[in-house]
Amino acid sequence: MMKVVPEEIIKIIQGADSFVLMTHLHPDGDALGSLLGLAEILEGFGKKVFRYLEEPVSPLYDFLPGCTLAKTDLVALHNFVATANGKVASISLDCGDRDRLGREKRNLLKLNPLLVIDHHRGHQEFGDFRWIDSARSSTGEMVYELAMELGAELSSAAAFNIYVAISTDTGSFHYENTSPRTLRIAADLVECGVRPEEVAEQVYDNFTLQRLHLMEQVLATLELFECNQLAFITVTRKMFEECGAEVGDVEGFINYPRALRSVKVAGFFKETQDGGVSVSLRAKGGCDVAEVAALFGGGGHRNAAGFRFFNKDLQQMKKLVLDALVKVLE
Ligand SMILES: [Mn+2]
Repeated sequence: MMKVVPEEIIKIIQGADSFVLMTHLHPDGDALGSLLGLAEILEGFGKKVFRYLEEPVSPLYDFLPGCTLAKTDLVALHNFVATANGKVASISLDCGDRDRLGREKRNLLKLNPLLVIDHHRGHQEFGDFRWIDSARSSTGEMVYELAMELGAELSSAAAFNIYVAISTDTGSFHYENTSPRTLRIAADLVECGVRPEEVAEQVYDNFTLQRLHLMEQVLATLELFECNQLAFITVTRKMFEECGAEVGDVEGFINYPRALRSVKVAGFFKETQDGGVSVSLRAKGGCDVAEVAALFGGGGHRNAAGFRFFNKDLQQMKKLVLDALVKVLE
């Protein structure tokens, strides 16, 4: 097998006894699957792992093996590091920039060495040693190759987590980022005992009633522009409150406007608890939404990108984003 993981990352992982794993805030399937999968792999070598998350795993992903082992307690994290006698390495997974490490980012960035494994285009470098590859479908794919280079035997729990990571970030192997390598890795994972129908059931038939009510409200906000080639949907904090839904419940909503036959780009405007707005863009065909996201200080991939803004009027921002998207359409 061709070696793809930077050698110093392999060396540090082999040399460390204890690990702190972290990912981006509001973790999605790739973030959680990569973190929990790598945790299983490292534990398979007899290493100790602290699975750090800012918040407990959302009910959307509470089927992931090992998710109850995740901890949100910073004091416990410091104790873990203190008792590791310095032989601790930290690994950030699927996080495109330091700000997305969440409200404890300052403490997390102090951990050293900090290894960074990520596939976001426009990745904003941080940490001490990095393996960044935007040609990868998912961080899960990278975790798989890391496991192979470490000589790991994948447990069924590790394989399941990595499969969920890859499957969610490729939209069930629908998106452009699905490469021959992605499918070969998925095939290996199925050989390790992952059952694709079980993953599909857990990921897609696992929603709460709150989420369905929220979806009703969000889809009602649909706005169409440019002969239905551009579609926006919006979620407000009030909608979350009215439905009793949580942040993770909006995952996947953008696929509905994106799936419209005429749509080239879908945009999803989400009011966040910190008073800002996060914007997700999804494109079909040739449009590059990473370029548009970059105009607003964000990043991502050609077909999937995003950015955030604060202290700006939502309607004005929609207009600015719309203008930028119209240019991309041309
Ligand atoms: Mn990802």
